[in-house]
Amino acid sequence: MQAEEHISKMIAILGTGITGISVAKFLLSRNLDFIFVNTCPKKSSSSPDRVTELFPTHDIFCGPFDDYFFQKIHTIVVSPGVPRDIPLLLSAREHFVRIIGDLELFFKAVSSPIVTITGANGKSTVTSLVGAMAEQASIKVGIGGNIGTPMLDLVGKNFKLYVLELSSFQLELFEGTGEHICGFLNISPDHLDRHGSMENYLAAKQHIFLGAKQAVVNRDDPLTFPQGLTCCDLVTFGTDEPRATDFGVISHNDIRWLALGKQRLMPVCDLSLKGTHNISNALAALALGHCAGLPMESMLSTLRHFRGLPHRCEEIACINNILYIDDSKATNIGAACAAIEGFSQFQKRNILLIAGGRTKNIDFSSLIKMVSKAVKHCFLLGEIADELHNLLGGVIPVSRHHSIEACVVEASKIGCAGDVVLLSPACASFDMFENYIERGLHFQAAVNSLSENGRAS
Ligand code: UMA
Ligand code: ADP
Repeated sequence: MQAEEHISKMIAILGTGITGISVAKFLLSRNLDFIFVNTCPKKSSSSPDRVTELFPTHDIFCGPFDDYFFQKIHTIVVSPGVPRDIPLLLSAREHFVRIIGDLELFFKAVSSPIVTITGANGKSTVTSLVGAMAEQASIKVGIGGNIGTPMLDLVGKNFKLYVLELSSFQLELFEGTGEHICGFLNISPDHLDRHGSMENYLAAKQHIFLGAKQAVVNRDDPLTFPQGLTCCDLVTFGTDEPRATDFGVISHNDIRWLALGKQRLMPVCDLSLKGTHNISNALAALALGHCAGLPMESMLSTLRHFRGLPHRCEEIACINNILYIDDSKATNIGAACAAIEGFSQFQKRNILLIAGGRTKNIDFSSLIKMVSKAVKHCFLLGEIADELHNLLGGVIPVSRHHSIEACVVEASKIGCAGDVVLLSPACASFDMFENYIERGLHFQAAVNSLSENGRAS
């Protein structure tokens, strides 16, 4: 293979997490020589052990990264979580070492069509929807990327279609080798601790258009359109009336329909996923599936039955007519605002919000605006609790807590029938938990123990 010849001498795999392991398996299957590199081995708790177990003859090199090291290395395959400006990568550029991500290797290794999906929010939902639509049409589909299965683990399995969720971290290094159908769902501030500014974050996301033959973009969010890049065929989606070849929403006899141009596809109320943001997600999935040639019937059937992913606006219980929602995956403000809006009865101020965690250098003003309209009380957690207390304290009642369990108990005392206790933190979880899943599971356990303690209606 061309790419393999190009990088045949010695490759460094930077990062020993699940991406690093998948890159190593891929290179091994092609008889290519590599070493593992880790610049902060102490941070990656269990993964070095896993690497040692899987590749006992390959050491993990932690430095020094001197001239001797760079003489042996032609290419570094960087894991997404590694910032691009660490000293190793700055020196590598000075030594003209090729720096790529797993996406570059993936594109060169597969020949079936690829659908790529990015955005600030909804990536996993839309990736899963498009994957489920393909499965519904009996197409052997490989689903991976940021959603959890490293993309190189999909190679060699004879998939007829690939659906990849791509983060800004994965797109940052992408140079657009190979054709694909891409979707850019939406953009709002996230990961500014890594990218430094909204401009840089958006620029990384815009790399998704490189090499695309068709692109699906969001009419409701113009920043998702290709900017200053020569691009391909565009298909748009949005919650307004669409043009002939675009996807949108039309009204007919007082019923709102998902539509392709003027063609009514299905009533919005038949969507199994609820909330305005999920209408957008459904339209994006339809547009992407349509570009990939999936049959309309299979796509609509999927939209009627898809139950949604865990920790995304997931209903956990209704206790004493108070609804408990786990939206732990809301790790930025755009996602939290979408959830608050989705569950609000604005006149009643019925939301009891559990928020906070580790900030990503994001401006909270749009959250404050939404909270001031819809939230009855905000329970604050984590590293950002003091800052949020200062920002929100004059706007609505707030309280700080040391655990998610305490938040749930307090919320259950304040709540009345019709209220919604919403865990939608708008922050990362890493200050208190392993990840958003662990945070969500703590919330669920706390809610379940409320019912066990006899509070259930
Ligand atoms: N490392 C260094 N130097 C550094 C930083 C890290 O050597 O300066 C090493 C660590 O010691 C560790 C490895 O890099 O050995 C970790 O690499 P990684 O952070 O890329 O983690 P992986 O386990 O490979 O998981 C990555 C994605 N992680 C991140 O982007 C942070 C996973 O997305 C993705 O599912 C996986 O690849 C498969 O594609 C996670 C994520 O949090 C879920 N993504 C962010 C998000 O969704 O918001 C973007
Ligand atoms: P991602 O993979 O981009 O993080 P997910 O589908 O996992 O997206 O959803 C993450 C969070 O974003 C959840 O809280 C979910 O309710 C919210 N969300 C999903 N789709 C959208 C959207 N289109 N706009 C705003 N928020 C959304």
